[in-house]
Amino acid sequence: MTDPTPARPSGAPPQGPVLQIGALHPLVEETLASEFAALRLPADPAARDGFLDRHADRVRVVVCSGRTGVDRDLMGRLPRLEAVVHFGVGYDGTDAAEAAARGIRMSNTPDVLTDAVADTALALYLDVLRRFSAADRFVRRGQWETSGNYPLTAHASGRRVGILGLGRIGRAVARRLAALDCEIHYHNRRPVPGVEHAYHGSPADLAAAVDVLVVAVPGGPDSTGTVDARVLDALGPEGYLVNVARGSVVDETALVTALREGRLGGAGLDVYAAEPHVPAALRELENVVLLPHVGSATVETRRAMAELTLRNLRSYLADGTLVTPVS
Ligand code: 8YV
Repeated sequence: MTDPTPARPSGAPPQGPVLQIGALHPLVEETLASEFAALRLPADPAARDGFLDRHADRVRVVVCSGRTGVDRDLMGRLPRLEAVVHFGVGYDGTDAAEAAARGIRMSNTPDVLTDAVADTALALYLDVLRRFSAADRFVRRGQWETSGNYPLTAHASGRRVGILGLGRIGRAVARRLAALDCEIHYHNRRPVPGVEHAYHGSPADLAAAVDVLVVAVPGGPDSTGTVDARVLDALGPEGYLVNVARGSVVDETALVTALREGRLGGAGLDVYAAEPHVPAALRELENVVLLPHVGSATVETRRAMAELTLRNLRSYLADGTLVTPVS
């Protein structure tokens, strides 16, 4: 198998100690190659073993998307790994417990993507209630001319909305929905000091109290399957789910069943259990809005994420500190 890391000209600095895993923003990729002579893990799993045999003991820092991450097996193959610099606010692709046990530091890219992801949640909220994407398809298919007016939809302003995970993104979603005169409820492990929105002690209690549930909780082992059949049933046939967090937070099989059986009013999704796979059953439903994980995907936001990723890397290699460590 070929090694995708290009040979260095003689006299150039040795490759490493930085390892890139997966495709990243062009600014990050270019800088990793030009400034850090970074190694790159082969995409082909069959080529990885030989690559790691040759290079693993030089790697001190991994740079990767938070979705790709460094799992327990790979961590075990990198004996000198000190830090994982994630491109993205989520880092559920990395085994955080194993990293903590090994004293491996981690950074992510918070704040810079909050507005873009909250904008996406608002768009999904409006779209799934008012069915704008479905109405757009109706016009494109020529159905306005043949079938008359589009059916009436659910009202979006002034609704009761539950935010599951009132962190940076959850709060930004709440601010946007406040402009629509929505009544905001939330669930976190604990009430957030100084927040006046109605607190509910469990995801099911929150779902029972609202018309729309917006999922904004971090992915990972603590949140896997949190939105299960019970939570979906608490939302009910007139209720809607919006997910801009991680597909793993929602039991996707239970979601598909609830939607098919009319036990849930609709869903606006940016994230899925096994991306880029989107279950065929979801694609067939008109009361579901499907986005291809574009929450942070604006030119400006991705550039800011790239710059913050590089600031973390430079800082770590200069003096062992991270600008935005995962606490
Ligand atoms: C990106 C994200 O899609 O930040 C996150 O956690 O999911 C998104 O911003 C992703 O990290 C880029 O690979």
